[in-house]
Amino acid sequence: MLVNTYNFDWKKFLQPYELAVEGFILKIEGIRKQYEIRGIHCPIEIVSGRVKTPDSILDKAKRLGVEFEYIDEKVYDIGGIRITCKYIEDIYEMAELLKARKDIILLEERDYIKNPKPSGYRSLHLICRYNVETIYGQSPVILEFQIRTHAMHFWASIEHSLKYKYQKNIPDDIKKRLLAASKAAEALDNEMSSIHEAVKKIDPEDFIIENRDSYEEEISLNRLKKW
Ligand code: 0O2
Repeated sequence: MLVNTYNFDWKKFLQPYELAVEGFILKIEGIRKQYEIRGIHCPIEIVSGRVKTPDSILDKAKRLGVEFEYIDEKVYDIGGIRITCKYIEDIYEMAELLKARKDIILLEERDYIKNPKPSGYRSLHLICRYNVETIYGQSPVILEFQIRTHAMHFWASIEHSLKYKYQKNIPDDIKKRLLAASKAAEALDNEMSSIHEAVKKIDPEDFIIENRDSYEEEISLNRLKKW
């Protein structure tokens, strides 16, 4: 429970979230590396993260009707980690890898792939508790892992920017078209999974054929990217 003082120290409050998010980006990159050196298909394409700003935390708390004292317990996505995958089956493989970890405890799973939101939003959310090691001992934080395909991400990022553009009041005709676009993204994801299945019948080990020199290091801003 937080103490609501006039000059609440946001920097101190948010630092464990920053440590947790940065730490998980590294941990997930480490998982990717393990697949890469074994030359097998990796469920992770891109990993990124962000910590919400104080204004955005307060906005969300207001929207959810959460008292200031409970924002650390009830606003689940102050610290967010996003994993983008190629195929829907990769999302569930990634979720199993996270659920099997001993450093996080799963609090809630929200499957917006099996049950998309009315807007058309699709993604798998895992809400987890994680203990950050600080100089004062362990500090528990809640993290939200958003796992999605490229198609889900493409849709969500455009819909998100339209929400800002229209100050959360997207016109009805645009909403309808976004819903139709979400269904098109779902059809694309399903077709890509079906192609993946067909290829796996020929190559059950799902080996990756590297199209670049294995000593070539990819330099990409994705590795440092924030949402
Ligand atoms: P931001 O700016 O991305 O951080 P709710 O169902 O909304 O009452 P809650 O607690 O918001 O409950 O959780 P939920 O729905 O599981 O979603 C948390 C986050 O998922 C959102 O955070 C978004 O990042 C993403 N999300 C959920 N629904 C949608 C949607 O319809 N469109 C898009 N583009 N993203 C969505 P924030 O804080 O809302 O936004």
